[in-house]
Amino acid sequence: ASKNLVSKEEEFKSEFKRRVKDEAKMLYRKTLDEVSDRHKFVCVAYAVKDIVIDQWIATQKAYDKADGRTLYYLSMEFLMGRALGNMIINLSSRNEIKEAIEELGLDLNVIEDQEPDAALGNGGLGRLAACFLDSLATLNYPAYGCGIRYKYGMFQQKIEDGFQKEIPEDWLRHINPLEIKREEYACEVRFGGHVNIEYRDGRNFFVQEGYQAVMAVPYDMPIVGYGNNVVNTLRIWDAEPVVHFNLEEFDKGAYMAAVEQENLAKTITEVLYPNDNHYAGKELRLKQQYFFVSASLQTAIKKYLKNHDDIKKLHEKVVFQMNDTHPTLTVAELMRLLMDEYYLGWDDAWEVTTKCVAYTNHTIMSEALEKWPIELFSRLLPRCYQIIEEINRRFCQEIEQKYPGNHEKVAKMAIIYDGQVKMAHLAICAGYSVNGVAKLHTEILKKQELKDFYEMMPEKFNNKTNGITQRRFLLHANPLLADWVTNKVGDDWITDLPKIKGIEIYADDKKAQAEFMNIKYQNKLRLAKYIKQHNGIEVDPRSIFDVQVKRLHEYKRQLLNILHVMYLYNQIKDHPEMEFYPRTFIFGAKAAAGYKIAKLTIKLINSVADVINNDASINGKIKVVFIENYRVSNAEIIFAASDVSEQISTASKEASGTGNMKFMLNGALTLGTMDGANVEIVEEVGAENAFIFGMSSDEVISYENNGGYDPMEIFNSDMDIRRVLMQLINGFYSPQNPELFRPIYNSLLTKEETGVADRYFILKDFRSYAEAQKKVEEAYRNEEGWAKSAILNVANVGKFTSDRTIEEYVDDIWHLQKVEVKMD
Ligand code: 26V
Repeated sequence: ASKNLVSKEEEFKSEFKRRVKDEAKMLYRKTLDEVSDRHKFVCVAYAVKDIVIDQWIATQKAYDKADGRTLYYLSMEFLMGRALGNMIINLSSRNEIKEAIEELGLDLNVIEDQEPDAALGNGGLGRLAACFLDSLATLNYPAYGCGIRYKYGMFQQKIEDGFQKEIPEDWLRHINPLEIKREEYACEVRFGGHVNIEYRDGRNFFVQEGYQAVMAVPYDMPIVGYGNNVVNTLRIWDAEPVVHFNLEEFDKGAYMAAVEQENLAKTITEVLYPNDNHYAGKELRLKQQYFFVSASLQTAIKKYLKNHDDIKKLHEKVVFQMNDTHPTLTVAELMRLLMDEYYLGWDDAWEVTTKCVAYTNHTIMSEALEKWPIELFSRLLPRCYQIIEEINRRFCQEIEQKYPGNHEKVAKMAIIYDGQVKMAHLAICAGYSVNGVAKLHTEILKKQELKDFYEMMPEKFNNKTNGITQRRFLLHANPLLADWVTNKVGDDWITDLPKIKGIEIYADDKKAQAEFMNIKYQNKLRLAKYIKQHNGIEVDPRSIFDVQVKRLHEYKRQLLNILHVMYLYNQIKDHPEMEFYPRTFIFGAKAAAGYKIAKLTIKLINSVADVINNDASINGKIKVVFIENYRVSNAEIIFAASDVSEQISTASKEASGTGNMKFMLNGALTLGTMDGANVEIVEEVGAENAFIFGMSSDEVISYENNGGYDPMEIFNSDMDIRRVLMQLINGFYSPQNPELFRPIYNSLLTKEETGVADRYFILKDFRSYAEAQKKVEEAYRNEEGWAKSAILNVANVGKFTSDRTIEEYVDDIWHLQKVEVKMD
């Protein structure tokens, strides 16, 4: 039997190799060794796709047969990163594939490096969606991701003279071998015009006329589950003109209309809005939202009706999860389709809708709340607007009934108010579930931001603490540590992360500690090499790698980090004899293109880096590195190499954070505030294995309710802080332009920038942060103690797998059934 098995593997490998070589021949008219690295990637990707496709077909057959509920995860963003490497590790045949690639004389790392990141997302929210898809497939759940196939994803960041420059990310420039265009599912989406009422068969029909239409055409990307033959689908929509305009068209009006429609189709899916946590109210954004929501709902309903005839039971087979308020048009569009296309009355349509949709909130930042001006909304989506007006009318009546005479309640909770449509209010009113993304975040929603809604409908509110996939962020990103864990406790952790707890018994084991620290060292070498290649900076892999990588936002307080670096530098200069453990401060962050103070913070980090890295007198005790173009693919290298994980947001502002979990998984120690999921990380690992500092969320909120605090008191009484702040405006880091950093200085000390001085409490938390940093240094000096804490972080990361998060969504909200997929 074992001989049989071996030959089966050999057969698979030679088939795979033949396939790769054939691709080179058919696609490029070359032998494999003649084609470029990028073309080698394409050949391997097609060979892998060939394996995936059979499982994909089998999965969809099994789902149809099981006829359970299907989840549609609606999201404007899916930050997938690279697909090939992840696909290979998830396939059961991973070993054979890897061996075959080696036998072809190819280097899998080099091949993987050829793939552009699918960066169809900004940050946490988009990456969470990607992790969820990985977990859903791995846990055998029928689910679609529904999104937009942006031609240009998250911009590429170049650093020029220390400033961020945005370069369009043309990720589809070359063919994307891992997607399939599905023209047979194309459908029409209509904008603008007006609504006519037609009376026939004893009732009113609402018909949209004079509209502009586009064709929504889906592209499917396979989502491979880990070792279970499941392949789910990420369906992303592209826009095409309904009819290509005719040059011979002689009617001038029709000609112009055709040109306009063609332009509409071109613009809709052109580019991802690169704002994170900031709403701008752009018409095109609303078009994008309606476009992908309408197309997704139309196909979901058609699919349901293929095997079922009662549209009133749609909720038994379908659930729509709205990733933040971006897809909230789901509520109105589902009502519209049910009433106008499938002829349900209002009450039946409302019953179905409210049983089908659920909403996740991802931020309390008021700047991020989506509110659309009525004028814009009703012009672009006249029928949806009518429906929302009616939803609002009924909802306000309900509020009236519950709180008679309380007009303030109605004013605060109405969906349409003050000339605006408030998407969060619509999502909460219609959704059967409203969830936050970490315990603290959900509590703040209930007690502060959404208090009125919680009081009126407490049963809807629940928490789902975020998670991450260990398949990408340990198994793929950190093969050395993954193997080490597997050698100690077996490989169950790959699909059952809490099993990783088994390594806890090695936390005090000297040999295991040394092995662990050596793996960290190897990973630091790998990152040092990347930094040398990409930044030209030499960093010492023996120094402490202290890392803050995430979107640049004031509330995330990269500024606190760099001000502290400036403070340390002053200390070392003043006291050259002072004991100081060498540190490499690593930053990676993209700033929204129009976010001035964020972009200036990037310049500040780079200016500080320039001065400090080139000061020979400090003997390389501090290095500052800004990693250009932070994204999923280099994140994988960075997490694996980190010692210290900076999670230093102003308490209450970071809904959850997910980078914090990826660092923990890779054995970095958290230096953080009691914010978001940090609170739960500390709960799991113990406060003695993390460095916690700063104000609590309650303190922050109570200051905010009293108009802030006075940073001038600190400025006047703390000489070290004052000195650092003065260096922002005396040209110390920008001799050519001493005024350059004045806006940052002002944001900390005056009400000029935002009406509040230091609204993110940077000076208020500075001393507490500096003390925590001191403790980091002391702790690192004790190598065994550090290794122990690092191992304990990995051992206690079990809770933070997205597998756990998904099971909670399934139990409390989605109620899906697992489906086994067998291959013959
Ligand atoms: C909001 C907006 C507003 C309109 C313009 C474009 C745009 C793009 C993205 C967003 C999303 C903001 C919310 C967000 O990203 N929240 C993050 O979600 C993570 C996953 O739950 C969580 O870990 C982070 O703490 C939270 O900031």
